[in-house]
Amino acid sequence: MISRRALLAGLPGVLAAKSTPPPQPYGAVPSARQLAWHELECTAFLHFTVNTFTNKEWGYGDEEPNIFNPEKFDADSIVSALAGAGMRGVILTAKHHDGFCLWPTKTTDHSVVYSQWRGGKGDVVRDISQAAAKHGLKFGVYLSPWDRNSKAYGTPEYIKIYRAQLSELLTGYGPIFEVWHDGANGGDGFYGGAREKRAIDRNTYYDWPKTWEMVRAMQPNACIFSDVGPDVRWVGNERGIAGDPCWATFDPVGEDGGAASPGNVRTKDSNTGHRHGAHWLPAECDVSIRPGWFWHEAENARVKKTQQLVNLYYQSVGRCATLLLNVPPNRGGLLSAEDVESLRGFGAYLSGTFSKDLAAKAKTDATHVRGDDKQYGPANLVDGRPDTYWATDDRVTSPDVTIDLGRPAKVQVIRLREAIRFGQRIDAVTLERWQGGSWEKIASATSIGARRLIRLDAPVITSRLRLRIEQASASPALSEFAVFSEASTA
Ligand code: FUL
Repeated sequence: MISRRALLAGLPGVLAAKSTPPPQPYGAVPSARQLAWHELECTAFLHFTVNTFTNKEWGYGDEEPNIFNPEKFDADSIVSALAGAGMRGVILTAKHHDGFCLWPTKTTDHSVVYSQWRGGKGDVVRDISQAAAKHGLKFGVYLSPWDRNSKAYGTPEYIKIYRAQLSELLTGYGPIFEVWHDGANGGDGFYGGAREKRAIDRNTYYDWPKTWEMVRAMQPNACIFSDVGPDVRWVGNERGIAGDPCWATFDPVGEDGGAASPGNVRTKDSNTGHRHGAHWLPAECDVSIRPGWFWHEAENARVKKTQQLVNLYYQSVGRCATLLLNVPPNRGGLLSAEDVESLRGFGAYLSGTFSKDLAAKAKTDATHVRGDDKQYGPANLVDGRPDTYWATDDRVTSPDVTIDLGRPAKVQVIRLREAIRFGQRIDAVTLERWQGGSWEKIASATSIGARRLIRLDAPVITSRLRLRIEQASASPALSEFAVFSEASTA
């Protein structure tokens, strides 16, 4: 006979045995700010400065500030076109290599204050940040470390100036989601009239750790981007294409195999990341909608078409990276009609394709469920919630899961998402469809991470799909298995 008292005493133990603990994280895991960043998918870059008026890509730093005069500048119109294209953030070149500051900085005369634009009272940073807030986009800043205008460039004095500029930007314009530190450095420039070549040591000159500490103190939620992170890494090319695989984990190494720093990293590795790397350091794919980063009239006919943007989306967002699409304002201070048209088509494609998940609430079945506990069941894959996930027991690394759409559907895109707060666990998967009484392989993929989009060359008609985890470094934890038909890009 068990006494009532003994039974009650044993009760907590009984309950505990029933609730299965979640898996232990595997390897590096994302921070809260990185988790938020992964959700953005597409962000826009705005390259805009004196170059827009001098028709250059890299200004020398000797520009007459007066040439900056975007008479019809309209931040609202720019940002609303970006919002319509599905962009969830916008990063502005507050200062490019020419050193011209788009806000009324106290640190230099090379700025909007000395231009004729709005009688020297304009502030591009303020206007874009406010328009971003209005349209629900996050706002970020690019502040070029290289400054071809500054007399002090190359001396310790310039580092103070750079940090003062960063402080103005990070304390004067509301929340910043990303701070972009370019890798291009050194070389010739105006440098206050010296007109010479100045070389700096990329690994030591900027003392990046100290600058990043400042960023953390002023904007704790901002992700810091550079060739080496610490939050987001460059993808290693300016074509907007992530490697396949593209692991979120990465251990940056310098070009010579030694220490890495912004401007000094082995870019081949940046493209794929390192499986089992010690840092969660996902890739961002920057690319321009035009051949150049700045607006040039001669490139109006070479604006990427919607179809090209769609391909880039699959090659970046579809491979666990984000897309940072540059759309440069023109001399009037607006986006050109060609760019707006491609953006419109891109936005229509994204909403047309991804607003209807054919697997929403589909019937699911898995070969294994962690602890046979419903809280880890495969129904979590189709519940539309990012926080729930399907998981297996620790020793099970190659389970299968099936989804039954209930009726034949035209399937072309499959989206898989790992529960990345437990790390990047899955190494390889295959996808099958039920066809004529048996399973037929239709695709395979390697890295998944925050998001993997499998885009089939042509749609298949099927009512059932099976995902086979072929290899995993730790028991899988998958939060989404979504299925879509493709909208047209017309
Ligand atoms: C590069 C710069 O040199 C280009 O001008 C551009 O800003 C691109 C995004 O980064 O390093």
